[in-house]
Amino acid sequence: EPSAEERRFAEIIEADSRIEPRDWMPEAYRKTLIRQISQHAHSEIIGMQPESNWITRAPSLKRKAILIAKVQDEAGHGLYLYSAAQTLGIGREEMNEQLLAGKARYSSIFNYHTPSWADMGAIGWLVDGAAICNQVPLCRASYGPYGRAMVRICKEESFHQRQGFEILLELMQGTPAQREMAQDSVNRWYWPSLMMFGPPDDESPNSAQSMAWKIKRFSNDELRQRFVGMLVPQAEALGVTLPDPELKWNEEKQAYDMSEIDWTEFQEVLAGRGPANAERMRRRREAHEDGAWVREAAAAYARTQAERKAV
Ligand code: FAQ
Repeated sequence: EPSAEERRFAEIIEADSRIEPRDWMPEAYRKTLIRQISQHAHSEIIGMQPESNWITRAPSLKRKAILIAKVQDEAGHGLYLYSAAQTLGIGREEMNEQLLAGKARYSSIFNYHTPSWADMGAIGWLVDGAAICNQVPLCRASYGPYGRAMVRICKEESFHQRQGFEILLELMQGTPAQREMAQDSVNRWYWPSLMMFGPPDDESPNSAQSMAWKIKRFSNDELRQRFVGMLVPQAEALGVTLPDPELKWNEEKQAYDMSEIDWTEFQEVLAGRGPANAERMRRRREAHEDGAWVREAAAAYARTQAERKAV
């Protein structure tokens, strides 16, 4: 016999209404949300690194200003998401410790290097494109603070996606060397961007429960399919080739057929053995240590303010 609280929780989910921080919720629901939201926050923070690599070398003042703004947006997304996770009863320090200790995940995609300027285009087009595809349904996630954070984040992500598309478009209208650079970058980012959606449905241990709780609204494979469907006409407009010889519209399925994803690569990246995992973690630890004085100064300021108030 479910308790009154359990019934109330089930009714809210059933009615597609929202669970708020003060509502009762099952412990497993709270844990799943903390896991997903904190991983998402860490992804935004680690995700600043591949692009910050190009801030000092952006090809013009305009490109530099746009790139700085985009990377700052990512910091902001991380902060909204940490705040959303905090409403579930976990501290910011604890989440940060989990990340620095290598106990928390962040998206596989940020463990790849960015050797060319075109990578700024491919990240915007493919990585932010995948992020939007995955995150638009999360705007309706059953947990209020997460869904609301997603609304703001998705608005900014769509600007990010457009700016990436525009970088690639300009390169594709440039010299043969620029076109080659754009194509090479699409070749390198295409498969990793498909891996962002997570393992195939039959190997996704969290999906069924997260969908029953209306945190996730679509399965990993459904969103991956939707993403590929979005990319095909955009790739045509750009004049780039998507690096999958098997990619073909299947009239019967009303979906694209595609090659098998290299899940060994995905597992390797998740296990910490991707091209840039070690570098990303090293840089994050350094940045945390370099920021110690800011935390100390903020704490000292808060202390003196509190003392003054007390007087
Ligand atoms: N990388 O059972 P499932 C961005 C893990 S966008 C690493 O299917 P779930 C914007 C998964 O955690 C990127 N790990 O899991 C940006 C689980 O392990 P666990 C961030 C992955 O949670 C753009 C295990 O595999 N976006 O940052 C990945 O139901 C440009 C089994 O998987 C989000 O986090 C992966 N790709 O579904 C920023 C979106 N995939 O936790 C800067 C929110 C799976 O049991 C620059 N998250 N795993 O140890 C989600 O929608 C979901 O968590 C999924 C995974 C879909 C990622």
